[in-house]
Amino acid sequence: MNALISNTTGPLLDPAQPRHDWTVAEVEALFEVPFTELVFRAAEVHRQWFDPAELQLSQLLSVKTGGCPENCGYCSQSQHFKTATTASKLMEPDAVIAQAAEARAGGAQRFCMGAAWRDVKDRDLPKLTAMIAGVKALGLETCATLGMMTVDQAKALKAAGLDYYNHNLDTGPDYYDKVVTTRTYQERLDTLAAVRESGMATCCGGIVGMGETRSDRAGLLHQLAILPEHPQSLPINDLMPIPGTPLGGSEPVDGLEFVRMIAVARLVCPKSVVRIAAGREHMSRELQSLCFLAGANSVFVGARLLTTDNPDQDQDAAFLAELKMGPMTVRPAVDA
Ligand code: SAM
Ligand code: DTB
Ligand code: SF4
Repeated sequence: MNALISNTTGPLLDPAQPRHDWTVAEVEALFEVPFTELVFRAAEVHRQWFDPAELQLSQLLSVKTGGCPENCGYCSQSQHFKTATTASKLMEPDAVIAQAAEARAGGAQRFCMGAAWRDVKDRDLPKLTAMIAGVKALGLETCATLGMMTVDQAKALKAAGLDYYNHNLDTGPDYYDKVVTTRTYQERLDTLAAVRESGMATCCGGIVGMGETRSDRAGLLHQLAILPEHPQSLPINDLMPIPGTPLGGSEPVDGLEFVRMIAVARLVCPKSVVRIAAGREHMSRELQSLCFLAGANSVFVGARLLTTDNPDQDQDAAFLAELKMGPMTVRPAVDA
């Protein structure tokens, strides 16, 4: 059984040590490991690097909503689709900082600012750097997700106090153009490289439930596993189906398959903080608990994601108290 996570050429490797030479076949094989064995192995690796009773807590804010020129088939904010989301301008730094203070009071450790942009424009840098510096000054970790950017832009945001940049690969390379055609997979990889070059930590993952196959899911995790540095944060989103988008009527992914996705993410990127990102709103407590057992150790807190709902603060507080789980106390390793 262990041969499935060993090198085909060499001796058995320690499954908790990060590797960057995964093959697609190896990642696909992990998905085929019997469920309880897979979860057990992932739980073992999870314990090598993290306290399994701890969760990293992030909170999102959409600082610029809607009107996006990209055509991501899952997104409420694309101007290509008629959805219930209304577009608005980039928020003022003070308003963002006030929301971040509320998030901190509610227990968030990291504040993630999202903008419905294809790419970052230099003209927006003054406002962005002011809001990042203000959020950082509250003692929060900072994250932003603003679309594509250059190394110079990444450096400017890092200098203002940005700790993480979220830029998802979303799915496997073979399925990508079924979901979005206004940009390429390579452009996503290029922005991730620019972020790494700036010295910022990366937050990169994807979505399940877009009609992709298990092989596409393995393809996504393989891409993450062969990056020169594993993403320090690895969000797995369960599609929030948005009426009016091409994927608004997608069939939900089976819960056990979502758990497998988490477990394989934990095994191929053992030191990454793996987040159950979008989708907790429609997951049972039991399914989320199984994800935590399989190596998930982060969630979004707060009643809102970007444009959709998330369990509220009271609901999550009661849930985590029931599980005897609490916020992550050690800053995650950034050398994955
Ligand atoms: N515009 C930027 C970009 O696309 O990189 C940043 C914002 S975008 C909304 C951030 C990520 O949220 C997407 O890459 C996607 O993985 C996730 N996402 C967006 N809509 C979603 C949905 N309906 N369900 C699940 N995840 C979603
Ligand atoms: C991530 O992987 N998921 C977050 C965050 N990174 C930016 C966004 C989820 C969005 C869910 C749909 C919405 O609220 O619009
Ligand atoms: Fe725009 Fe990001 Fe939504 Fe794609 S996911 S349409 S880039 S906001």
